Amino acid sequence: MTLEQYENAKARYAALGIETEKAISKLAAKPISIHCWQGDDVIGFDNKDGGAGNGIQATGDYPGKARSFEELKADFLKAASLIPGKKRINLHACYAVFTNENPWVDRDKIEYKHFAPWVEFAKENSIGVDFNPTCFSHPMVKDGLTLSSPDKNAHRFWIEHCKASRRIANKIGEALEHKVLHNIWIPDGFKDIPADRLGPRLLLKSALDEIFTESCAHVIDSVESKVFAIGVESYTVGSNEFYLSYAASHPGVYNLLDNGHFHPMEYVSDKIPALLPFFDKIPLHVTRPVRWDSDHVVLYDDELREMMKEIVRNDALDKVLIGLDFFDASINRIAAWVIGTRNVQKALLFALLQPDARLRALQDNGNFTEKMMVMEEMKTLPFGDVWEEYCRRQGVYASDEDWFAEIVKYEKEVLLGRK
Ligand code: RNT
Ligand code: ZN
Repeated sequence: MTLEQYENAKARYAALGIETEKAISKLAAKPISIHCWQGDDVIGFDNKDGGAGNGIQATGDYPGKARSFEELKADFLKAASLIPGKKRINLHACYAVFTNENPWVDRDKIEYKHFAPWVEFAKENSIGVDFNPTCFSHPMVKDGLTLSSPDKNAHRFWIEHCKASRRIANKIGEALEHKVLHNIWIPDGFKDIPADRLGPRLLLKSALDEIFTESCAHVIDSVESKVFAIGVESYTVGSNEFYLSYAASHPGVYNLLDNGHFHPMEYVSDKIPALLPFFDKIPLHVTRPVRWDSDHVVLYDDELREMMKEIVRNDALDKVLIGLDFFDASINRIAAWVIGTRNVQKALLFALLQPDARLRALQDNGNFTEKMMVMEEMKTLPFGDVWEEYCRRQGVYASDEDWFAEIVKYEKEVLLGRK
């Protein structure tokens, strides 16, 4: 029955010149970098008393968050088992694994050995790894500043942290024989009107220059801008103009686009093709801003589909590195992972099933009426049947009801036991 539905869908798409088989194999080959921090509300393992804060926050108190390396791994694997396709895990430096043999060290002193257990985990489960320095939730965040701090000790501490983090990323890449995205995001900014807007940026620039001097063959470097945050309403040091200019003038450093980090009327779907003529890589943080950078779980909405369309229609599947960045502590965290990741994949599949050549020709010929008609028609083609067939081939539940039942069971058996 279901196979019949797929065959029917395949024929419907074929009539428009679209090959569902091709779309399915392209989707299967595209890795999605899944952020580990959805599993524990961005707390990490290195500051148990502090938790998230000082630049970042997750809201909600749903029971069962992961409290240790073991729990986070188990939860991640549960989510991964319900998500089709290639996966990577995106780690933050605050997820260093400290043991009796490798006891706690501060962030400027972390080494590869603190992440070797994650590499084992990645190898065992055939997943890739990406990495980030953690420049927040730490007492060395001085007056809200890290890499742009005028406090010499703080400035130095965060530079050393980023250098250590980049070295770790490089070794992870060496061990896994792939390139690791190393993305720098800092919370630096001011609540109220600055007396000096240039000074912090010059400090940030000199910090970045030092951080990037060491050559790291297994690293892809990126910097992530932001417009504002709670408590940082008036000024953000690492603004889009700052980082875009930095990336444009420093080959090998890329500008990461987080779609929660712009004004609500700005769209990352439009920024991707604006950067493509200039950069051979565009790392993304896919999230869902609700009024601001709220990091809600990614839904299958218009802007997500537009972003994925820009990647596919511009032949940029190898150039755009898709990573996720949301953290909702008010719902089951594993379900959040599964829903958000599957939605990105669904949107990607939707994009892979568009009649791009025809639509482009219609635009070029000024045939905007027909273009609108076709775009609308595509929305109600039997897309869901292709998605379900893809899930079946990948050995994961096609129906959301089915994977959700697994999560309900895991919540009862595992999560609710965590106090
Ligand atoms: C914060 C940035 C940043 C973080 C993660 C945890 O606004 O989006 O990417 O969410 O690094
Ligand atoms: Zn982000």
